[in-house]
Amino acid sequence: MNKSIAEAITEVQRDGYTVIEDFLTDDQLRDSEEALVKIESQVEFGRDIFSGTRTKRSSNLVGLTRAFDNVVIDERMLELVRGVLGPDIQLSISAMIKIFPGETHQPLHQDDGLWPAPRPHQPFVLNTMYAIDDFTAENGGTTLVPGSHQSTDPVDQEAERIAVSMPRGAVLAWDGATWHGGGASVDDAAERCGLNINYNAGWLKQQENQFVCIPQEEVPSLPKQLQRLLGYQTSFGGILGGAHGRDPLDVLVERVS
Ligand SMILES: O=C(O)CCC(=O)C(=O)O
Repeated sequence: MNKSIAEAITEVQRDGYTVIEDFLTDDQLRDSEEALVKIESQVEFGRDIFSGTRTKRSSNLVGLTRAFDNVVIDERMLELVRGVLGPDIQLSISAMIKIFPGETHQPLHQDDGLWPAPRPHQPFVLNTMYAIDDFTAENGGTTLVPGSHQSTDPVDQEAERIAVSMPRGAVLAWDGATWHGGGASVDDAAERCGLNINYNAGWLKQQENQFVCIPQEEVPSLPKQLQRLLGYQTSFGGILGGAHGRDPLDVLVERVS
């Protein structure tokens, strides 16, 4: 890695984003590619400017394959997420976003805009994009507006964006308030595949309903950390998220075994 997690946390807080190189191992990249080939073959291009008519997406990766479990629960990333959001965190979405030649800029947006909280507010969304291919300014590398996480203005589509260039295996992490969007691809040869794993505060509704997306009978065999991140957890001394006064994971395991 080219920086410590503490440095990455400082960058997210100051600039709204950070890029950490050499995050994924060769094995993780190989496993990801193998799983994504199959997943990609089952999805079509998007149908509108936001989804991208030259972009293929799949949501619910954790419900589809076990290939990304070790990425979702990577302790270094969870340290970063907790460093920005606080100790109580959960998985919000797990997705593939693959941009093909000819794609145009996705409109700038804020991922934390899904939750109608007045700005400024504390950070409650921390998103990541793992580079399965090199990300460049030409092939659709994610674009963003540095420092925009501190703005209380509506997103300005004319704001000056930078394109994040990062080598395969790197990860971009950003505060959900940061104005950003997929980049345009003017590279005729290169596709850009990203693994988009988003987290939010444990007290928020998850973007994707993890309780439905992952069959409950599969939950007991998942890594403990993943079970917790899916939402089978409590906070505030067991009061928030409990199940009839009990740990929801204990209740679920009893029910499905
Ligand atoms: O693909 C990217 O680089 C960003 C995509 C994005 O921000 C989104 O679809 O919400």
